[in-house]
Amino acid sequence: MTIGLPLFDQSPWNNIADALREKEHFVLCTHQNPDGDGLGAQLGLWEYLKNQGKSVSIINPDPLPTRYEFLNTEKQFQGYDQGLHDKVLDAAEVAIFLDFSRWDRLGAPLEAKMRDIGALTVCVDHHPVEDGPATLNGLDETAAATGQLAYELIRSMGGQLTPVMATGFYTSILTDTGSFRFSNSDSRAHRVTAELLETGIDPSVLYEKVYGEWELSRLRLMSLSLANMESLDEERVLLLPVTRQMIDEVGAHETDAEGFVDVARSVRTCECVVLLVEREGNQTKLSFRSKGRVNVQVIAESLGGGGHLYAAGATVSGNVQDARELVYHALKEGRFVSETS
Ligand SMILES: [Mn+2]
Repeated sequence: MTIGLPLFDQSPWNNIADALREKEHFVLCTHQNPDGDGLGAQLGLWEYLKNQGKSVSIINPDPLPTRYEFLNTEKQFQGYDQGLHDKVLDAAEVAIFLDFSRWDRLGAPLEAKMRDIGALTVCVDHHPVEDGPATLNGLDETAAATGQLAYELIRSMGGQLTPVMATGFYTSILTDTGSFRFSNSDSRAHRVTAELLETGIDPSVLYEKVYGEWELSRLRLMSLSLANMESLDEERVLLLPVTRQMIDEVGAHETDAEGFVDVARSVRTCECVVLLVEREGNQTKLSFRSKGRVNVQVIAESLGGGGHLYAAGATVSGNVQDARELVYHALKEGRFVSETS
């Protein structure tokens, strides 16, 4: 079996390494509704750059979700606030985008600001794109996680791994491989993980922090969503709705729906799960998971989103019911559900 490794001695990786070495002022961004991969990659890269004597800020479209507070070792994770951060962004020499390859994943206010600043833009990501939004795009879709790529980049530069860096990168790989269950948990991901563990970080402690500290309101939200689950095409396709009403009823947050998709995926007949999470401002975020026979990347792309073959997403306007119609038509267009469903 061959595993594609990024050629770190080649452009653009080489140019990214040069920028990390030569520049002094950095800002790191991940996508809206941040996940463990983007946030973990940020922590690891933040620590590395800081140890190199650089000035580095983490500024994201959204605040840090409470369950990832353990990554906030020095309160370095900031949700974008124009008044507080525009000076920092104007002073940045390099802006590094982690775990996303589309401008709109920054959210309108931060996207507008980022498009306007003078910094060199760098994108490090493992989503399948031809060309990213940045000037330098380090893209490798064979990597299990963006945090894995960030670590491999640092290692290629001879950087020293610390427990804080390892905590970030381990969180990236743990969450993006579904705790080493998905097909992307390949030997390359495990090799990197072994190196991370050698710093002394404890996998059971990190697992508890990521998966063992949910609020009860999340479980209540999950039960509402599961109670309203819709099954199409002889249980091949499962739709999981999360409406604003459900979120408000149990006092949860929309990010609490992270992972619901994997619960529905456990059904034997299921080929494809769609999680529909209603966001504020009359938008619905769609997450698609496939067990292998349905190419959810194509479906997500047809709805203006993107992702991987087996895990993809899109954001559409309208409430859950509107989004459900769009999804249903996209599935039917792609003949993933039959006409009679
Ligand atoms: Mn990722």
